[in-house]
Amino acid sequence: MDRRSALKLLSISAASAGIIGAERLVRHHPKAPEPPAVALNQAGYLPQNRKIATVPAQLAASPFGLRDETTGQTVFRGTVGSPVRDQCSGDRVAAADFSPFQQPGRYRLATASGESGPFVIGADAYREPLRLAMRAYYGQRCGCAVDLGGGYRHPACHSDGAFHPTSGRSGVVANHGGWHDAGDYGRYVVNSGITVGTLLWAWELYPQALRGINLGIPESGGKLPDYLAEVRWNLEWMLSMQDADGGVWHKQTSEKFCRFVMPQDDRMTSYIVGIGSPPYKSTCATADLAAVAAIAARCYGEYDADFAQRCLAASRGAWAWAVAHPDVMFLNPPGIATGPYEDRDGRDEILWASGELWRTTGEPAYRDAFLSESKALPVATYVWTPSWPSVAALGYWTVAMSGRPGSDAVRDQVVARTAQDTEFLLARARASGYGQTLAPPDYIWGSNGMAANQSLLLMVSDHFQPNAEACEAALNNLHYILGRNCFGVSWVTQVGYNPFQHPHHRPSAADGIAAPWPGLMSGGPNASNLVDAVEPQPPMRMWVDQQYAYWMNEVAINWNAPLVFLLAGANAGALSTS
Ligand code: G3I
Ligand code: 9MR
Ligand code: ZN
Repeated sequence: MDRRSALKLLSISAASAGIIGAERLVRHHPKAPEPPAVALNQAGYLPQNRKIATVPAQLAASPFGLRDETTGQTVFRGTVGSPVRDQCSGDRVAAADFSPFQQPGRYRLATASGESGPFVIGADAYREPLRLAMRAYYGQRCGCAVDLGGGYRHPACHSDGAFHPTSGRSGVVANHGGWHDAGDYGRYVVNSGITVGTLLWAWELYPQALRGINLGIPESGGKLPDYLAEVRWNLEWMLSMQDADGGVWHKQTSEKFCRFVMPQDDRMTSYIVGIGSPPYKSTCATADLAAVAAIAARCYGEYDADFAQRCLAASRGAWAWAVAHPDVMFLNPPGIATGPYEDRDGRDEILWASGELWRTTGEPAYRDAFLSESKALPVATYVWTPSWPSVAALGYWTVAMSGRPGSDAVRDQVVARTAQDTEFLLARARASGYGQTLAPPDYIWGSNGMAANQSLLLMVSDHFQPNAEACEAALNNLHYILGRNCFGVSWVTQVGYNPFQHPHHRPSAADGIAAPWPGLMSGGPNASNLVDAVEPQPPMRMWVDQQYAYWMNEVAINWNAPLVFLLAGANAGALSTS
């Protein structure tokens, strides 16, 4: 069989598996394996942290320099290190280390065969990226007129809401806001859960970086700091998904994904979707709401005691429902084809909810529940990179951070395990030519989110036990996301000199503006969803900057959240090591 018909065959099997239309596969495949001339963090570096660019292996032992963008003068000279083969990309690369240079300014890195675009060294290098990554949530708002400036705007959308018959109810529902999940316009409680949880954790751990942030949102200047006001927009929608019995419906979406239109032009009804039979709500959605509403009760109390109380009451009710219905798993019911966020195990969500409620209230009922639930979810297996279906680590970490009486034994185990996780990740970073902590099997749907969540793990670890190398590795993943990767691309829209351009994001495609909406992180390389069969390449290379490639190049609220967390830590000075 020749190559063309082989590709056609593979593409047809991928298409029948529902991954992608056949004709497109033949047209696009990942770029040929060749490292970029210079791969570095295009947003730049904090003065006191390590600064390492990746260059092709042929440059090993050759000189490189840092040129001042304004004066043209070479301000630092170094020698490229020895060649290494990077396992995730297959690239042969070497390192250009300019860590000793700490002078704030704007520079380019020049080698014997190429140079980077301009980047910054400065304490404020990540200030604007943080603002953009957080402001992107405003851009995702549903049911509200949005205007980010620069033409990135839309009027209120999805005002047609109704209960789907699978919810056990009928009738219309008002639009209670929330964020569009991703490149689609669905709203999903499970994904909202880890997103809001991560964002509120960032608030608790790095308030100095977030309190004063100006997001230019309708609530700016009100009683809440902008950051909390933006998160509240989604919390209000999550709270609206709670039924009177405490249970929470899984999602609110149309019956199928709409075409690539602006949100106001998607006229399909936004249904509250349930599981189709009693008890209609789902365990994971309910427990996730319980967890994040308990965190919200801690974060909002100082600004709005009533809202904090409302969150705590919702959390208690949701927790009781989840504990009483621990096995109600959601699957898309017939007639519904939007994102499933199907999870086969609700125990970790319940553990997280119990942990957050214990931390918030100190009440013995939540402590006892947590301690008994934790028996089935051993720390040694469950304390690892969090993701939307796996939130046990969040439960363990929150208890370890709580200082609550009775939590010491858990804390000791969790701290020790997190330190071991850290050693695994550090070993990967040391061996990688691009410095990131992802291993080949981590290149699944949303690998960039995984990279950012591995940074979150490293940052929590450093919070427990100060660890300079963990801080540098956490930043390494930021460098990777913002340009130190095998494509030399920044995976955050409008950040850096070579940001990706074609996210699977309906507003970016439908607004008639060339550049995509700002501050959105690509899902990143995905070597595990079938299409890799088309053009076998090492996992880091399984990415294309194409709008259709939703399994590699969509954006999503749960991936931006650990990016915000990472940037918040960096801006708070929590990752500076000298
Ligand atoms: O559970 C397996 C795991 O055991 C295995 O190791 C791993 C590697 O193959 O795969 C895991 O399953 C994956 C699952 O995500 C959990 O990570 C599936 O292969 C993968 O297909 C699934 O992808 C999800 C995708 O929806 C399809 O359902 C993504 O995580 C999820 O982020 C994505 O979310 C979509 C929403 O449905 C709709 N809105 C956009 C959003 C982002 O693309
Ligand atoms: O656009 C949809 C995206 O938001 C989802 O993450 C993705 C996976 O559920 O599905 C996308 O919609 C595609 C559909 O699943 C299959 N046909 C092509 C659609 C994209 O144009
Ligand atoms: Zn909407």
